[in-house]
Amino acid sequence: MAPVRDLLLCLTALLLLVNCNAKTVTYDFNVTWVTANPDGLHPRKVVGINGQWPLPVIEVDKGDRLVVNMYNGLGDKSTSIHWHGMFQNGTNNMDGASMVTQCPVPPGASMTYNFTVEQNGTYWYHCHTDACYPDGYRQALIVRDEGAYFRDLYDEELTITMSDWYHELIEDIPFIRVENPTGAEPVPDSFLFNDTLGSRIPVEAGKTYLMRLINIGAFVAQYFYIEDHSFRIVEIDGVYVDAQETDMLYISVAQRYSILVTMKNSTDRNYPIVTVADSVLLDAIPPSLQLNQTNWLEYNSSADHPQAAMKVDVASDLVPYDDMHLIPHDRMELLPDPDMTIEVDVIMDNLANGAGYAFFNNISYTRPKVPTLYSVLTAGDLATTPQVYGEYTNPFILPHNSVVEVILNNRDTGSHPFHLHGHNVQLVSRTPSYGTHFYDFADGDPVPYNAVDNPPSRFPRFPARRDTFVAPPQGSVVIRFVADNPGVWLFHCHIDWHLSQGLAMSLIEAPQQIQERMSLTDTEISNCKAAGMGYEGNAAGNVDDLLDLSGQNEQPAWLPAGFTARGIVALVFSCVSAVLGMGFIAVYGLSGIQSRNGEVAGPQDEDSRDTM
Ligand SMILES: *[C@@H]1O[C@H](CO)[C@@H](O)[C@H](O)[C@H]1NC(C)=O
Ligand SMILES: *[C@@H]1O[C@H](CO)[C@@H](O)[C@H](O)[C@H]1NC(C)=O
Ligand SMILES: *[C@@H]1O[C@H](CO)[C@@H](O)[C@H](O)[C@H]1NC(C)=O
Ligand SMILES: *[C@@H]1O[C@H](CO)[C@@H](O)[C@H](O)[C@H]1NC(C)=O
Ligand SMILES: *[C@@H]1O[C@H](CO)[C@@H](O)[C@H](O)[C@H]1NC(C)=O
Ligand SMILES: *[C@@H]1O[C@H](CO)[C@@H](O)[C@H](O)[C@H]1NC(C)=O
Ligand SMILES: *[C@@H]1O[C@H](CO)[C@@H](O)[C@H](O)[C@H]1NC(C)=O
Ligand SMILES: *[C@@H]1O[C@H](CO)[C@@H](O)[C@H](O)[C@H]1NC(C)=O
Ligand SMILES: *[C@@H]1O[C@H](CO)[C@@H](O)[C@H](O)[C@H]1NC(C)=O
Ligand SMILES: [Cu+2]
Repeated sequence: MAPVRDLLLCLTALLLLVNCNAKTVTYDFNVTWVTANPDGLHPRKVVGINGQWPLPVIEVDKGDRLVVNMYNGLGDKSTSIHWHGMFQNGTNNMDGASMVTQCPVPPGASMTYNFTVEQNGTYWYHCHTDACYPDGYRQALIVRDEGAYFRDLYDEELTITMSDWYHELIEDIPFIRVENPTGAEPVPDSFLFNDTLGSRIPVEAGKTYLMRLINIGAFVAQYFYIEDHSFRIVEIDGVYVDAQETDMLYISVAQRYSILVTMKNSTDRNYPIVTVADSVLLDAIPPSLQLNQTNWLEYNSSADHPQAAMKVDVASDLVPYDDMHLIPHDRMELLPDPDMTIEVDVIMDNLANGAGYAFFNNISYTRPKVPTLYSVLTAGDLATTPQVYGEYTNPFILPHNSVVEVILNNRDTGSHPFHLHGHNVQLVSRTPSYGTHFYDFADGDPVPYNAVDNPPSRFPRFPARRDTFVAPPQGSVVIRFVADNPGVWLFHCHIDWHLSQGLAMSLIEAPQQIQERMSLTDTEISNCKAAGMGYEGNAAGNVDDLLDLSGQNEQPAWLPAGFTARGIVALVFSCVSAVLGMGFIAVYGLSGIQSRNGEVAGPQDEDSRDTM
């Protein structure tokens, strides 16, 4: 028996050691408006923390408990914080998505986020109430891990964010409206590199740096490269991967890459670090918009800081590394055939109010009157009935521990970066793949996933895993994950404009286990009361009859059959060609559409659409 006892003692000692090292990291965030001018072109109001912007980078060690006491000092806006990529295993109520896992925190109120971090790598935090993070409420969250397999391969770490940037408050930029029937996304005013322009990053010759790259933007993906330097990818979205050498990345909004970059031995010159905004996503490119940014690896501060040499042919020069070729370092194998398959069609279309919306399976996500998690907690035995969560939250119930496959057919001509809360997903198929063929399906008809041409037997043995992945224009992506994290998890496009157009659905994972593990707290109830929101019952706030959804928030009505988006565009453009003043045309176009349908979205619809 002695050896066994010794072993147990030893294990206990080890566990204690681990626990001793784990600490609580506490931040107090007083969230208020401050002024910033990161591109030097236009000072504007941004969301600051403790009077500062750029916001503080959160850093913890793996295993730590993170506690963030957030006070909403904005005065005029509700808010929340989502910890992008954190699984929140057992703490679904800390996920920060308003009306999904909590009520929005109104001005003058507080919320304490409190959870343990059992993951490694590069993450970020951002507001998840209305379209609020493009107003500056986003920053890196780094989980240090002395046990990383590449820990001995670098000397120093650098954290670098990139983002698109608007000069106006998001609420002041008109978007979902009849004057914009095609849903053209507002074009950013500039692109920031670590919340500024023209960064000079001092480096030492011969050293190797771990660069953590995070696209904290709201819309536009960016190509990233460093002139005359290749690098090795070692982490994507918190998943360590076998080091892969490349010299070009495509980083969609919300994605992260950690790369190892080894410096040259010479110190005679400085090298451009280049980001190039993916202009394919932009509807129009104003001449003043600087699509690419030159920053520098600064070997020698007194040497030149040359502008990036031009990449003449964007299509053949900007060919990024295909993340589906990355192999997770932990060698997690392809999950077995799914227990549950969810097929989703992505479309963008107009509703009867003439404005452009986005849909998963013809449903444009519209926030419920009660946070979906709170419906789970108060629905008793009916929690496994999707109906309870309302038609317009697009609910899917996932059985505990089932293998789930999502087949996503992107029937839209644009690419979209999709994010699943609470999980990493295995990327098992993407057609067409990254690289020179990525846009092959952009013209012509959409090409849905086809199991005959692309059978599971061809899926990778060790699929890349991440929490945000890009779906090609009119192509498809297939993902797999295990429903081993009871909670309500939003699956959505991370282009904030598309999220506000409804490109989201609710995965209600293991509702019974949620009920066994969590209950609604007094603080949560009082937060909802302060926010003027329901905290119990179904999506319509009905506590007596959970299957009666009357009064639920709904998406605007569909256009009558035969009246298509093209029709609206034609209508608007025929008005334009009628040589009338622009402002007048918009009104004329609007009244034309209204009289056909007699129905426009009321303020209720507008409101419910906003709160995400
Ligand atoms: C937050 O900051 C504002 C502005 O500095 C200040 O007036 C307020 O008292 C602070 N509130 C808290 C709870 O720290
Ligand atoms: C955070 O949660 C832990 C575990 O539930 C609890 O012991 C601790 O008191 C909480 N901390 C705060 C500041 O709420
Ligand atoms: C990027 O900005 C953050 C926050 O201001 C800062 O902590 C970090 O050191 C910056 N990174 C580089 C490479 O300068
Ligand atoms: C997190 O780090 C540990 C080593 O510290 C490693 O074993 C594990 O695979 C990492 N997790 C992922 C998802 O890469
Ligand atoms: C820099 O010098 C070291 C030591 O002489 C050598 O091993 C390394 O390959 C050199 N690095 C480059 C990028 O030339
Ligand atoms: C830095 O650059 C200056 C200007 O080109 C040059 O004179 C100097 O020798 C360089 N210093 C080093 C350490 O390479
Ligand atoms: C940078 O963008 C400008 C237009 O904004 C373009 O003319 C130029 O070729 C681009 N340079 C690179 C390096 O891509
Ligand atoms: C969406 O609606 C269209 C038109 O009614 C229909 O043809 C299509 O099958 C629907 N798609 C889904 C996924 O329900
Ligand atoms: C959540 O925790 C359970 C154990 O409590 C574990 O089996 C499961 O894999 C975890 N899921 C995630 C996504 O971390
Ligand atoms: Cu999108």
